[in-house]
Amino acid sequence: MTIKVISLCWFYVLLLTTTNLLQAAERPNVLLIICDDLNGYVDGFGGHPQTKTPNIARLARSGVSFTQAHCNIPICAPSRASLFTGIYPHNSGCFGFTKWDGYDVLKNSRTLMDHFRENGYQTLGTGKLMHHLVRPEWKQYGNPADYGPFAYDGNEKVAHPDVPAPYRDIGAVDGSFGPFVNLKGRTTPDGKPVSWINGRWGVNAKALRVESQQDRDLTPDELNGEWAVEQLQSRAGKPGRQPFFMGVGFIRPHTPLIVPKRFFDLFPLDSIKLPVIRPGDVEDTHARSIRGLAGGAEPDAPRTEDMGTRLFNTLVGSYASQEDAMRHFIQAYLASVASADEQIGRILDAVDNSPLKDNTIIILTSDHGWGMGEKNYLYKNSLWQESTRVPLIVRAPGVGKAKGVSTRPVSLIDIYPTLIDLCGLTHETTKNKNGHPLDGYSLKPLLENPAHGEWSGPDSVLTALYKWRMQYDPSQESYALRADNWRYIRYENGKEELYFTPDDAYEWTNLADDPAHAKTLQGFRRQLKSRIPMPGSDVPPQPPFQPKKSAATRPAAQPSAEAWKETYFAKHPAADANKDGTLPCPEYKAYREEFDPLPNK
Ligand SMILES: [Ca+2]
Ligand SMILES: [Ca+2]
Repeated sequence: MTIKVISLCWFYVLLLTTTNLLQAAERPNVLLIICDDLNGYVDGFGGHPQTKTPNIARLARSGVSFTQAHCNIPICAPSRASLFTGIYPHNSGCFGFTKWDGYDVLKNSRTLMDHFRENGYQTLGTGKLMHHLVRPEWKQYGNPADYGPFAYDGNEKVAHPDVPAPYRDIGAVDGSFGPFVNLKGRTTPDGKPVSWINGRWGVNAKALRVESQQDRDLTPDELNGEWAVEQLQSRAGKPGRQPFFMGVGFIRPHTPLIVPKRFFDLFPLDSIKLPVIRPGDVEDTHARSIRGLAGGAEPDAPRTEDMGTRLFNTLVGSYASQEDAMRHFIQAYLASVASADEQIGRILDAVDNSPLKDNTIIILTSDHGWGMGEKNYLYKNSLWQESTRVPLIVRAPGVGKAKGVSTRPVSLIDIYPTLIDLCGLTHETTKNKNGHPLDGYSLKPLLENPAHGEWSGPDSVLTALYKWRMQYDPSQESYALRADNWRYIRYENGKEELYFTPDDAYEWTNLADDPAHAKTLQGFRRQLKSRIPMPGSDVPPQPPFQPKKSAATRPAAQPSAEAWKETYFAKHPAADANKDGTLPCPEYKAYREEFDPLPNK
C-alpha cells in the first residue's frame, strides 16, 4: 500500500470519526440502571404491598412503566449476555455461565456499550453489568461487580450470624441475609469471631469496618451510587460535549441480602405480609420433572428437589414455622430493594438537578425476578412469572409519555433496539458475518403511546430456562411464552403448563391437560416451534429482525471506519496481539503506534 493510499484511507477514517462525533453531540445520553434479582416488589408493579421504592416511583411518574416486561432467561449471566448483545440464548447458544465472549455469535456481535462507543459515545460503567467484564468496551469503569458485604470467619466467607442452621449452611451467598451492623462479640455456631469483608478475591479482598451505623465503610452498592453521581455531576452543565452511555449495576436484592440496618428497620418483622400461596399449587407443575439437586436429572427420573425447592424447604426448616421463615427472608429482601432504591434516588437527583435532565434517557430494570415461596420455590430460574417478570421503566425526554403504563408483553431483548432507535445509531451491530443481528424490537411506539402504540414485535415474550449442561442444543431446552392473556411453558421433556392469566393471576391452575383449551395449546406449540428451531418442526424459523432504516441511520453504502479496520486487520494480522480473532480499537492503536506509525506522526 502506498503512502498516498494510506493517507487517503486515514482521511476517510478521520472524516467519519469527526462526522460521528458531530452527530453524537446532538444525541441524548443514556443511563441504564440494572438491579440484580429484582422481581415485581417495586411500587407500581403490584408485587408486595409493603415495598418502599419512592425513587423508582418518581422515575415511573416521569416515564413509561412496562408492567408485563420479562427476561429472556431467568438467571444472571445468560440474561445479561442476552440483554447486552440483543441476541436470544437460542441464537447464540449462551444459556449458561461460560464467558459470553467465548460464543462465536456473541464475540462477533457488538454489545450495547461497544455499539455506543463505535457511534461516538463515551462509555462509562460500574458494578454488575455483564457477568464477564471486557474492559476495552468502556472508557471508564468504576468498580467491578462485588456481591459484598460478606460475613467472614477469619478463614472463609460465611452466612450472616443472624441466620439459623441449616439455612446458613447453604453458604455465604445464597444462605445469608441480615443487617450490616457492628459484629463485635458475634461468632459462628462453632465459636469463630465474625467480621465483614468485601466480595473480592486475593489481593483485592478487603475488610469492611462497621463501628456504628454512622461510622462505617460503604457497601459496594453505595460505592457504585457514589461513582455514578460523581461522573454525572462532572458531565452536567457542559453542553456540546461527547454524549455518554452509562451503565450502573446494583447487586441488591441479590443474595447475600445484607444492607444497612436502617433498611431492615423500615420493615418490622411482625408487620411483614406474606405472599399469596395456594397449598398444593406445585402439584400440577412439571419443573421438578427435569431437575435434580446436582443440576440435572433424566427426563423420567423421579421428582427430586432443585435449588428453589431446596432453598424453600431449608428456610422453612430453619424457623418455627413457614410464616416465620418467610417473614425473615422477605424482610431482608424488602430492605435490600429499599437500599437499591435509595441509590437510584441519588442518581436521579444528580440527573434531575442538572441540565442532563432534558437530554438523558433513563432505563431501569433487572436481569430477572425471584420466586418468594410460590409453588414452594424460593429462587430465580423458573419459567413462572415470579422469575421471568422484571420491572422495566423507560424515561425518554421529548419522546415518552410521563406516567405512561404499557401492559404489552415485551422483554429485555427489546432494550438494545429501543436505544438504537431513540439515539439514532446505525442498526449494523455485527462485527462480521459470524455475528447475529438484533432479535428484539424498538419500544419507541409504546413510549409515545403506551396504550395503543403500534408494536411490530411478536405477540408473546420468549423466555428460556437455564440448566447446567456441558453443551446446549436450543431445540432441547425448556421455554415459556407469555402472551397477553396466557402463559405457556414447554419443558425439555415435552411436559407443558398453560395458564389463563386474566382469571388466574397467580398461575395456579395448569390448563394444559384440559380438553377445553386444546386449541389454544396447539396454537402455542406452533408459535414456539416457529421461534425455536425444533426437530420435526413444519414451520420455518422466523427470519431475523430486519430494522427499518430511519433518517438518522448512517447510509449503508458509506464505508465505515469499522470496514476500513477490517481491511487493515486482513493486511496486518500481527496487530491482533492477544490472538482472539478481533481487532478492537486499543489493539489497533497500540499496533499502529509501535509498528505502523501514521505518515503525519
Ligand atoms: Ca441476577
Ligand atoms: Ca398449580
